Amino acid sequence: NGKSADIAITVRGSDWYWAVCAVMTCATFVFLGLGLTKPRQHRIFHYITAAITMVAAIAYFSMASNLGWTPIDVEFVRPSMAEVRGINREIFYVRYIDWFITTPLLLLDLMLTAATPWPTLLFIILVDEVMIVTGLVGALVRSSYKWGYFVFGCVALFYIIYVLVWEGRRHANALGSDVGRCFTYCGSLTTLLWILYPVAWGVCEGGNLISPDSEAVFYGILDLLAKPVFGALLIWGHRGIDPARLGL
Ligand code: RET
Repeated sequence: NGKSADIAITVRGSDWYWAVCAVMTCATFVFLGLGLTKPRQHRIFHYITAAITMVAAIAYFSMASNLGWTPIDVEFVRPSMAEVRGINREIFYVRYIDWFITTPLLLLDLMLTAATPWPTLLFIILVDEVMIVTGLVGALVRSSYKWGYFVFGCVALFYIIYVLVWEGRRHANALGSDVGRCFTYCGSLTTLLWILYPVAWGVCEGGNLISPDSEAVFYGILDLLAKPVFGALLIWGHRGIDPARLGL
């Protein structure tokens, strides 16, 4: 459509979002393909990890197509900036649908590696879901109450990190140095990256300090590291580990 082209507005969504979508899609096929080279009993981490990138691929398909968002009024607009920055912001709620499905699966990957008891696994997943939902509600709220939801989410994240760093590491190390090493690498990457998500939220959905384009890059890089890179590291770490040793 020539008119849109004249004013340089894309007519097919975003190239960066499409690029991340492509990486997530390729990673899904690679993880599944690697799983097929193993007997069925050895595929559990391939299946979980492929499910994570598959969900992300669909979320990125949505965002690349300029779908899955809603305009939300921003809390403060400096009058001088109103014209440039607008009075509302593009909030991609589809991210939270992705995270609601994928972050429990990421924790499942880690906690199954460490073979933590089932009640611990169940509770960390429930707390994770609280964290994602508070982030979504906070993102959709205009008033400063949004920061209340943000604080609830951060408390949940602290609990998750505590369980990973203490309970998880202790159980993983007890299973042998190869399991301990795999958990330490993947758990450390997770801890580092997950702390950066609320930072991104604070400057995007929260404070509206950076533009939705910068948000795309910030969350996009985090998602690439937290899903395909994490997944590759996890599957590599499991190469010599028989799932039967983990009680799977
Ligand atoms: C929110 C806002 C509320 C406070 C906190 C958050 C943390 C989100 C995290 C998301 C992780 C996403 C991952 C996606 C996979 O690619 C919801 C942003 C603490 C930790 C790993």
